[in-house]
Amino acid sequence: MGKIIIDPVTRIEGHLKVEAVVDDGKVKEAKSSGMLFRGLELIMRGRDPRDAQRITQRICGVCPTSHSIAAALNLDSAFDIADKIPDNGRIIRNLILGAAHIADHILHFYHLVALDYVDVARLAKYEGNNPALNSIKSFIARGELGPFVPRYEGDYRLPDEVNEQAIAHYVAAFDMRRKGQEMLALFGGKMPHNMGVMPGGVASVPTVDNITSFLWRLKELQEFIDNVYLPDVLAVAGVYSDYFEIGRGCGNLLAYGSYELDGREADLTKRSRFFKPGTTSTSLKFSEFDPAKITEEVKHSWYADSISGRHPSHGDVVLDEEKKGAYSWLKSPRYGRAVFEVGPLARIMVNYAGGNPRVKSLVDSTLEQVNLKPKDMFSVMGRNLARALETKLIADAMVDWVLELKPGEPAYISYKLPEESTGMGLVGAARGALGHWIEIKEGKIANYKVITPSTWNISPRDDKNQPGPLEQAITGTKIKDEANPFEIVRIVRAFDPCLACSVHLLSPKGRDLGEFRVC
Ligand code: NFE
Repeated sequence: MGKIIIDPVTRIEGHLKVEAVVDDGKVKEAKSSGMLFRGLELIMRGRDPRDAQRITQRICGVCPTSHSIAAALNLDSAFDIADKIPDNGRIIRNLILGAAHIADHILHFYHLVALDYVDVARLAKYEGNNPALNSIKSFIARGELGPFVPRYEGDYRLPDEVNEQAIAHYVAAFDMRRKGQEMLALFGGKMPHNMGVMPGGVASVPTVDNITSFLWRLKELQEFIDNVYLPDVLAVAGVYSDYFEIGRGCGNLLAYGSYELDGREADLTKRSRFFKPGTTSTSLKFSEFDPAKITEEVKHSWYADSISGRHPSHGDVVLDEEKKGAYSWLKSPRYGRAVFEVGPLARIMVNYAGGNPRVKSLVDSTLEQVNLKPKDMFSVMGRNLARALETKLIADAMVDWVLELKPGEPAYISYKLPEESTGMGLVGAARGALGHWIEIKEGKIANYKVITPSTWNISPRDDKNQPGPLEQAITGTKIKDEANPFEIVRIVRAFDPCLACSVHLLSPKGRDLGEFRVC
């Protein structure tokens, strides 16, 4: 029996520690720990409610856009204007979120995940004339291999030609991410931390100029997604097809829904959304989503047991840094007290199970190409594939949305700040279901709660000792070589975790991060 400790896991956002107890070549038990404390919700208390919109974006540099949308939806509902947002405002919010998702998913596949499958060191033998590959070759010759090392060695199976092409696309993907962020900035002003999204709508207006500039970039991105990104994911999936059987996880999927198609329904659980909210499982039976079933449990987190099991609208942050049995700063969000995975896989399979025609036809046609079944999506490769399919669905839909904008019409509605109110903002962030909850008293924020996607996915054991989704996905995995546990990091990265989103401030006392093995 041996213990693998990976601390920190690199090529993700934030500080994640993974421990796996291996017995007879198989993971018997896994633990995932967020090693920084979240204090941001405490910073919010006593402030003007409109600050939520600006401050919560500072939770993260990768997904601030999702936080801006969740905060705006939260404030719309608290200010009683959720059914009055002008169509231009609703559509521009969708375009800003969609641009962020496209850039983020391309970042995930090429710059975080691909290096688990692509062997950059092999470029030392490259004989072709691609300038990007030759420049990487010259770095290798000088021994400058960062950011491609350190890494776990072995199991790089792509044929030379596919390997080289993937590295060339790794370089091209930087340009594509820039274009996505430029699209976001056309309506949001800047990235990160856009200034466009706000309660009441957006601060920008559609013009013929920004519509055409947006469309021009979107067309280029569509070409990249159709002709490069999806084919690359399928090429990697074909060579590593055993990863459709690894990392299956808890089998329960939850999606809040995202991209508002209807501006006149105040209740966002009833509102028509491009990706509908709901839950499903490996049986692919669809169930309606009920936000009242969400709780946060803390038995194994460094928080006081007195706050465990609460709905986020009544949640609190009370530290217990010395707690016995605790091993993470992340709480454990649960739905109906059961463990649920969130993310692109959840959005795609919830919509597949719920009969969303666009999703169903794209998933079925893609799975047919690789000779797989919907149940195979519950896996490492399924998560990577779901992200690529979602990118295509969003990019294609955005072409229609941008053409629905009406220059000359408003994109914002003014409102009156309430003295007392509550609100809820739920959105599908790049990494999954993101929720913001607010309570306003005497015109100020009395309580603000955020549950991010990675808090769901990377959560520790809960009050019933049920391991979190990542912990379940790692447990049972066969490890070929304990000195090179690449199976574990491939499982972790398929979730695209962001620990920065999940926990936010360093413990004032500091903590011993223990044993370091950087992968
Ligand atoms: Ni910091 Fe985030 C996203 C949010 S957390 S990246 O997407 O919300 O998983």
